[in-house]
Amino acid sequence: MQGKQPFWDSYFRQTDLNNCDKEPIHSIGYIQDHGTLISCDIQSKLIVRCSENCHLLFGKGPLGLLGKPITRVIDAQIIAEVYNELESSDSMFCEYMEGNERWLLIGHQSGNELVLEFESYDAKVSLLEYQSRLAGMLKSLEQSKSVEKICDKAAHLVKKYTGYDRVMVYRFDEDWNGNVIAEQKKEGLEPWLGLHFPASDIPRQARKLFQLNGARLVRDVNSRPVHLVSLDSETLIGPLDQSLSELRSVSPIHIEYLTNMKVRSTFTIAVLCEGRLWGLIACHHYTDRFINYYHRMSFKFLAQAFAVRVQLLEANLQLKKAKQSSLIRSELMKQVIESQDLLKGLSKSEYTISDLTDCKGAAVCYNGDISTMGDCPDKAEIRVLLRVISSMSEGAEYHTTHFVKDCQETRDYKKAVSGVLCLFISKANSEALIWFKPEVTQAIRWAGKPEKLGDGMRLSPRKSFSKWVEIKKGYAEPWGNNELSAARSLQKDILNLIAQKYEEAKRLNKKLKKAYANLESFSYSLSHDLQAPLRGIDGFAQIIKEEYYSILDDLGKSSIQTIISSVEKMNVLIDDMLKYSGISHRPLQIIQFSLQEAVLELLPLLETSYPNVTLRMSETPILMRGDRSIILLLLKNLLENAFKYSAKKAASMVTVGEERGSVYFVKDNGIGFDASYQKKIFSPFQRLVNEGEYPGTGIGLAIAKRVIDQHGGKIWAESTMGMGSTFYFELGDGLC
Ligand code: BLA
Repeated sequence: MQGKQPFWDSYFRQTDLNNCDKEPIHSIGYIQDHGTLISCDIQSKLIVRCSENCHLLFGKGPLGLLGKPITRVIDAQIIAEVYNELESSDSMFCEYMEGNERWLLIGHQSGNELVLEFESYDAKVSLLEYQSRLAGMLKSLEQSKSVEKICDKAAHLVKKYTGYDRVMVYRFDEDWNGNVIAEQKKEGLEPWLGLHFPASDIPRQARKLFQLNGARLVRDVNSRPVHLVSLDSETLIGPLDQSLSELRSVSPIHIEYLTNMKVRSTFTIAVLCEGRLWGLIACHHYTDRFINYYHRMSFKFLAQAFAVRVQLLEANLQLKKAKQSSLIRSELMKQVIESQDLLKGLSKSEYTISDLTDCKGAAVCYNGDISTMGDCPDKAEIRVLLRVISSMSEGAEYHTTHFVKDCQETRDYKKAVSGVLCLFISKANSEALIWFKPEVTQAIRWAGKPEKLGDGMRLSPRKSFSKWVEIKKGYAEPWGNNELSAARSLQKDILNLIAQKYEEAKRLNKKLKKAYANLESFSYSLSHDLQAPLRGIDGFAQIIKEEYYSILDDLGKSSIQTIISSVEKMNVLIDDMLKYSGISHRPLQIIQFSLQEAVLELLPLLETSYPNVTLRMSETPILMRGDRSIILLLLKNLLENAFKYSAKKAASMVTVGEERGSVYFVKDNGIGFDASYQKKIFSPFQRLVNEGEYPGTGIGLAIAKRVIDQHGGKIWAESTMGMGSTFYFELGDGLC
């Protein structure tokens, strides 16, 4: 048989605050002394392990039991029943009589062992009574209408029916720190309601055991743990996994913790919501206390009903909030659609985005503009803030409760910017929805200092439970899940709307382009088709003029003259129209050529019409790249304009040249035009002058613009009335 180990010494020395979440509490090798444990091999049914106090129940010590068939000490029929029940369940229990003494047998399987634990059972309260008490408790939980109320109720019921000195409902946060949210206590005890406890007080493996077991009784921290002994072959069968054990002894660290609290006995029940530990119902007693298995089971059951009810109440609350925010969201979108203005719809109408969260201020940044609501930084600060957030966050969302700390900004964002929730609409354009929460100074009452208190290597649980208040500065209230999901849904709605508008614009654009192309080919063919009848009219008018002129009276003569000059004008117009439409009808042929040579090619035409205008060009060749034949058209129109509108000046002069690299210009000192027409002049049929004085079709500059558009370039004009105009143009790469 394996010898007994000095429990407190070797075990305790191995564990300290740095590794206490690795302490193997599930295989501690001891049980509490209010019961006895015996186990046998599942197959052979030979006893392989028992607690040192087994003689209390079986009249024999470990030496008399180990290696013997289990049926030698427990009735074979009971053993058969245990085997039978464990086939369909993880654990079982039944009453067990030994002489006149009544025990409860609780059985489960651990590894290859059938583990039987025996607790004494006084049976003062009948099973039926436990059940009717439980039914009453469940009914009264049902009536609680809020999470706070149901927690108070649960603490009250557990205190009433267990008789513990203090009963607390203890809730975990997402980091496993805990907070006492309800408490019932014996008069005279100091209140612990509202106290926070750090996560390290209940290490991970202890929480895991709660998830498995649901409840845990520590009868008396002063009692002496009872060692589990096995045959010499323990090294072969290994330590017993006591995860499902009711009698498992308590970690010495936790014993020290409870002793520091002056608590002698505890009963702790897990509250599990969807398999996750939501919290605990923790009962403390200042003398030793035992409640039997039936009783413990009823409270486990009560905690389950409590958890379901809490979940339901919390879900209802969430649902209510979600409904409310979905209503606000749809109003916001309605406002955006009705006003056709995102900024106005989200920030300057009846509802604003600040209604969607519990913020104190908000901002909408869109299309280069910023609109703010409530308590928030000014617009310039928001621009900086957006840049900082954009560089810090990877995705389209960023949120924090301590902005200044997060981004290590030294700027004074005042107290308004502790909590920031930012959802981008377009990160590239710094378009976003932002909500702000101010700093709230929080006082967290930790029960004892949370930092590691140690003496040398071994750090011990709190020596002092005197309250210690931690002041947390620079933090805002956290962003709740409902706030985050409401904001995310709004972001999604807006992105959808923008995408929809974009698609719509694309569709309309396509339609417009098609209509434009149709119109163009229509006017092209119309212009083309008009040429033949026009030729006919001209022909007949010429015949009349040549053959019958002498017999016409004055009206006839002037009429024929009008017909001929109108046809001439019409021909010019048609010619221009055909050129205008024709520009986009063939692909560009890009070559390099000299500007001066191109101008000289056009000059003879102009010189004949405007002999008194001087043309000036630099000697150094100016090279340009583009489709030469249509650039000739562009130059012809710009030069024709320049010559036409300067011809009447005394020393009229037209200059052609290049500026700043690739900006070409045609400059004249003619009549000029009003600056307000700068853009309009490039549209077809725009005439700023008297037709009689300066004849023309009004298409020349539209042709010039079209040539430039075909090249993906730019054309613009500068002018002073009476002083002359300069037309500038740049040529793109011809890929547009
Ligand atoms: C276990 N610590 C626990 C448990 C609780 C607490 C509820 C589980 C109870 C049980 O197993 O019986 C803590 N109890 C609390 C708190 C309240 C309460 C916070 O009533 C507040 C109202 N404990 C420490 C430190 C360590 C530690 C520093 O404080 C580790 C070095 C360990 N706690 C520890 C261990 C257990 C534990 C190991 C498991 C005990 C066991 O199951 O044997």
